[in-house]
Amino acid sequence: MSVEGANRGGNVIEGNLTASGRRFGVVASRFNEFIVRSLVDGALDAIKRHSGDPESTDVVWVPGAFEIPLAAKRMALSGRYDAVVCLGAVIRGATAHFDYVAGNAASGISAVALETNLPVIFGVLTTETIEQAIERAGTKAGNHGFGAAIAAMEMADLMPRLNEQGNIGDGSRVVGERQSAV
Ligand code: INI
Repeated sequence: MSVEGANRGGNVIEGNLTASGRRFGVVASRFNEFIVRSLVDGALDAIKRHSGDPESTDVVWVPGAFEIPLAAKRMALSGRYDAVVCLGAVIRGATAHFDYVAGNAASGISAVALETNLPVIFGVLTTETIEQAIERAGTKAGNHGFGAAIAAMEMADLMPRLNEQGNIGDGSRVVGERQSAV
């Protein structure tokens, strides 16, 4: 097993931060669109600055964060992408059903990743105020979309390494001589 990430001990297997040769899908929700557009810009910037091709990145828009998981699932099942990045903004001040929208977006996105065996990244802002969302969309607290794309790169690079370097498998469960889908 090869060792990367020097001096941390153990057989370290981790993904590199590169978008080269990778294809990413983005799901973006239109609710609070001016914030989410900044997140999308941040994600595309991250892909470009890590040797990727933003032009080959598909950006699918949905009405709100609640709708993200279904579109993400369709994209994940398409086989076209190495990772799917989910971007949205749920702001408590703007809604009485914040907990339902944010909770379902989070659990839905997580479920899509586990069901499809593909990295599906949670880049949805969940904030108390619109000011907090603006801070995380390219102003004083960075750009959450940029960070989500970085996570997508790392996971997209990690997945094949789990097969090749770690012999940890491709997500199918090994039962004796048989393999069954998890
Ligand atoms: N959707 C969001 O993405 N962010 C929000 O802050 C939000 N608020 O405030 O309600 C929101 N609601 C819409 C929701 O995501 C669905 O689009 C809608 O309920 C239709 O299913």
